[in-house]
Amino acid sequence: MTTAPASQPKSGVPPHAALRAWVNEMIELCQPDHVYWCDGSEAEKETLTAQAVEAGVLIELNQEKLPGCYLHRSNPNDVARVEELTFICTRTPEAAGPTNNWKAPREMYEKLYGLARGAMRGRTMYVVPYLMGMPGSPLAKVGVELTDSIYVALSMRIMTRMGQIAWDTLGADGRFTKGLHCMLDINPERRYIAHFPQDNTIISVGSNYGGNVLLGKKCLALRLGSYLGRIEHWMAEHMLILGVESPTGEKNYVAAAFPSACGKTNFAMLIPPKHFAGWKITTVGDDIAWMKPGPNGRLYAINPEAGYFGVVPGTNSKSNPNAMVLMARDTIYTNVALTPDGDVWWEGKDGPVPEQCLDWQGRLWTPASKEKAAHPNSRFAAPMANNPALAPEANDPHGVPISALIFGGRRATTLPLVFQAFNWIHGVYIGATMASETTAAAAGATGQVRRDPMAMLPFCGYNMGDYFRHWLRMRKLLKRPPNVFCVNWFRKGADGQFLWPGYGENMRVLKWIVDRCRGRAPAWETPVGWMPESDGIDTTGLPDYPPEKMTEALSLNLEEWKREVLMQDELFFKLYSDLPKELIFQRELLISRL
Ligand code: GTP
Ligand code: SPV
Ligand code: MN
Repeated sequence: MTTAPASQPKSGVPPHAALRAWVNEMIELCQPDHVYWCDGSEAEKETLTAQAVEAGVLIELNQEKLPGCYLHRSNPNDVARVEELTFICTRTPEAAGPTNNWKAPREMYEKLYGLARGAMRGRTMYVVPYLMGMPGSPLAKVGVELTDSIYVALSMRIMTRMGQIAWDTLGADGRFTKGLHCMLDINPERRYIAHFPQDNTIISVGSNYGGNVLLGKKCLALRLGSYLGRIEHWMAEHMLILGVESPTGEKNYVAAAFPSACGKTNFAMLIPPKHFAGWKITTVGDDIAWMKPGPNGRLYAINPEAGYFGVVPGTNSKSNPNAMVLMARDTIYTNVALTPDGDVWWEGKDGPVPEQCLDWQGRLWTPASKEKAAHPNSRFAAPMANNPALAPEANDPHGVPISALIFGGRRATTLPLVFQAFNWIHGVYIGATMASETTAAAAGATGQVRRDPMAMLPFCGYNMGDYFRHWLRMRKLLKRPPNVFCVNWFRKGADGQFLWPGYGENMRVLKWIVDRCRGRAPAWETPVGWMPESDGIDTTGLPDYPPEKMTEALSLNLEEWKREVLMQDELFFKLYSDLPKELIFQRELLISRL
């Protein structure tokens, strides 16, 4: 596309001197042949989509079955977030802390500008303005991503409020996050996801995958967001937000932190089982929560995103019917399989396994093939407006008041189905010491238990010890803090099967949580926290679910718990000099109770 040079952006771009200067500087550096300023319009979407199809970046899917849907295949060396190539570049290593990779800002700028120099020759630079949060929200933040990926430009349009709306919010002198993204040659040797919190800047090179390159999401909304949140007294968390409406019309909101690929999107969109007629779950957000104390002393949350970038495998009309509707139109799929009739397929989809298809790398696949047809971290990017369960409050700039915060992980043993923290400080301890088996959402081995505090290990933009301190301090700003809970949908019995059916049935656990928040449900005091009584979780109508199974799902094995406390040492050692003493005392109290 031949477009105006950068010095003459489209009308509608504010006369923002710092913005113009930075864009010009980056053009000078990257030397694109063309510069295209995105406005977020429908017409622009059509033009860019057609160009992406022509370039082979997107494959048009069967438009009768899947209107507005396209498939993207990433480079096989580029299929997930890369934690070992993700850097927090603060002035001192202490500010980034022992759980982050650190490089001095000067050194990193020099390296990345070196890689970006001339990197867009023969290419187009897309200037992508976006808003995280909704117009009018005190939490909303503007970002501008300069990218040479049309896939990123089109995905940002789905995932954020992209275009004119962001320019309007920015105005002539607003603050914005600078983001530079160069694909380079998609080579892991030249791949860096670098954050400069003190400059409100992100530079990402050498990747074209999800969380590495959709800079509003993990980079701005979590890493830079958490950094800003500490300074500005709010919280940026890796949490879904959902609304629970009872048959009598009572409404409660909860936010839940589960690590990547551990069930946030599914939980946020769940459809209650038949027995819960009249109950309704609505989605405010599926991945990220920005939370701030409201004037009434409660914690209010917004979802800064406008779309979902969800895990595809395992999604079907039983596990997540709302997601099936959501991704039936206007969706960009990444790394799923393609059937001969232009439909998409993945392991765990409804209906028969196709006799043949093209796998995520475009190779012929049949049921006899040894490898999976869809990549385990294949994803959909779909606008939240398509979610049948979308909460109207998802667009409310004031957000929703949170009654419960839930931490959860993927743990085959030890962690019971649900328990409640004794109080806020104990809840912070539970979140800080949570662990989960690693998943395909990040490059590296899967299935290994690692500590993942508050599901933020890969996303906290500063020292984790200071982050815990920030959590503890937030209590002082809240008159009515949310109650804190821990759940584990993934505990297994001796037969290796999950002890809890999960998905929509999680409503049963959620009801206990909401009832606890409203002072309605009784609980046992146990060494680890408050737990439901034996009939506390309603299992009416749950097929093949003998009471013994619930007993096992809720059981506490004190030997396992002692090991668990010892395993926490790894994190405590790592963070020792930064750890708030409250957490050390909580650990002592737990040991004494055990
Ligand atoms: P990210 O987008 O990476 O942050 O993941 P997420 O936390 O949103 O996870 P998601 O809801 O996409 O679920 C990830 C995987 O866990 C999928 O394969 C689901 O099928 C599976 N899963 C989700 N909920 C449950 C559950 O309640 N029980 C079981 N057994 N599996 C679940
Ligand atoms: C996650 O890994 O937590 C995701 C996917 O939500 S990504 O956007 O790639 O970070
Ligand atoms: Mn996530």
